[in-house]
Amino acid sequence: MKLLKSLGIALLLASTPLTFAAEAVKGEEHAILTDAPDVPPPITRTYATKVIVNLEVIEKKMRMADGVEYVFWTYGGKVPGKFIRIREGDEVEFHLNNHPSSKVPHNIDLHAVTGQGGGAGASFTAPGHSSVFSFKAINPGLYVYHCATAPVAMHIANGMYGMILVEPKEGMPKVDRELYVMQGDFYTKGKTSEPGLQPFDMEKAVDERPTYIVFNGSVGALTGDNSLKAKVGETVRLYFGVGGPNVASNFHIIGEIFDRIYPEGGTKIINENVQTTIVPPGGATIVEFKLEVPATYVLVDHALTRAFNKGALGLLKVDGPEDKIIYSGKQTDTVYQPEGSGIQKTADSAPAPVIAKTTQDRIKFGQRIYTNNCLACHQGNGSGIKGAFPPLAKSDYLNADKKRAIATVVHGREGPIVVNGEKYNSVMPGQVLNDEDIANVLTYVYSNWGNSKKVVTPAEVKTVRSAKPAAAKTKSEDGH
Ligand code: HEC
Ligand SMILES: [Cu+2]
Repeated sequence: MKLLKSLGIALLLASTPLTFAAEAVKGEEHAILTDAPDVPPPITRTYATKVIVNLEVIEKKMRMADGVEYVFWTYGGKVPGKFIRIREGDEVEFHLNNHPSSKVPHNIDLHAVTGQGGGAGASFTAPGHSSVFSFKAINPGLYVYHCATAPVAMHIANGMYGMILVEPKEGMPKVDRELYVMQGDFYTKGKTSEPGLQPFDMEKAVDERPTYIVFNGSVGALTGDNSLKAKVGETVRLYFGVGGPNVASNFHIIGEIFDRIYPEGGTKIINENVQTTIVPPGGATIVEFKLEVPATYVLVDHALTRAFNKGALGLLKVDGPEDKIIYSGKQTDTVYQPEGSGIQKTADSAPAPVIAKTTQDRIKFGQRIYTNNCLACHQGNGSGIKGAFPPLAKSDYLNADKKRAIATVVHGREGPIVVNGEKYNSVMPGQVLNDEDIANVLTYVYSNWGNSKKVVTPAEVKTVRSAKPAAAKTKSEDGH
């Protein structure tokens, strides 16, 4: 027995060097770097290696929102910076190259680094220079990197952040699709949506009053043609980080549930079935979810004025077969009148349908529909909200084309649109209203606020509803 035991220990000791000793680093390779929302391919290596990372800092004028430009400071020409993917145990030779056109020096603090300043001092680089330092990735996880040159918050507020994933030795479970999204807050002298080239506003930054809070560096970086895409049946892993400098994200995807999360970008799945997860500035999370049904899922910071007024909104468009058991879509819409509610169902207070006999009726009934269904976004006087919801008052878009206006209400609308010379790029959900209601509400809108007094009939709505919507620009509850 004793003999057996010591034999066992001897065997264990003999095999120890193969499995436990600090892994020998074999060979070298150049890291594959990607721009968001792309992620470099999973690491298939079963050994540690020397990884050479070449990252270029470029100061660059780019779009912040429609009509709004900003001089971003970037790692690799985009915000967020390039995604770096390495393996636990890798030894990284990091080259930070500051473009000769830069106005100021920059550096990098990678949260994956163990050592002074996360590399900040060692990588301090004047314009037109390159610095090299190296580190060993001893902790796996998802880490933010950012500039740490004074004033640090300003460098970050100009877009200087990205992420590095250190895969654990055993790798990560296979998924069908990986995505890279970061949230950041921006501070401009002008108000939200004020056009032109906007300078950084230090006072707003110090007061933590962001002008924009966005995903992937600009308003609309993940909407319209830039929407994320996936298919029903796929499992998605999303690497989500917050560059900040100041604002944590209450990260949520409307219509989806995070099946698994690695909170704070750590290596353990320590929660499942989560609706909203909080991610601090300089922090990250990994969320995974399976896509069961087709939909346009909406990524938001669930502090919702950030999403709807400051930009923190993105779309994940998922195509594929429906599953009416998991999600049926709207099945019926009937009159609901609780007994004893005291509300008498009369021609002008009944919810729907109300049959209008005259244009005056249409306008009167339409006003109520407007109040219940449109006012929240387009405002009581049809003025809309600049930068978020286009006006219906004297709207050239509305007045030019009745059919198009009907289609907008029936199917919803998303993507770039110009109304009275102002650009919008957002989402109007398809309205769940019957033909009579839509005829009434549009007749009401047309009859008010300097509009063209067109009359819309239920028959016209019916025709538009049965026609095929122009695929890319419209959507509705049932996925058309
Ligand atoms: C949740 C907010 C929201 C609601 C509710 C909403 N809309 Fe919209 N609407 C929008 C947005 C955003 C756009 C612009 C979409 C884009 O960027 O492509 C828009 C565009 C429009 C347009 C075309 C542009 C224009 O200004 O002429 C019309 C017409 C319109 N909506 C009518 C309506 C009517 C009528 C209702 C109520 C039945 C309604 N909307 C409800 C947000 C909303
Ligand atoms: Cu910098």
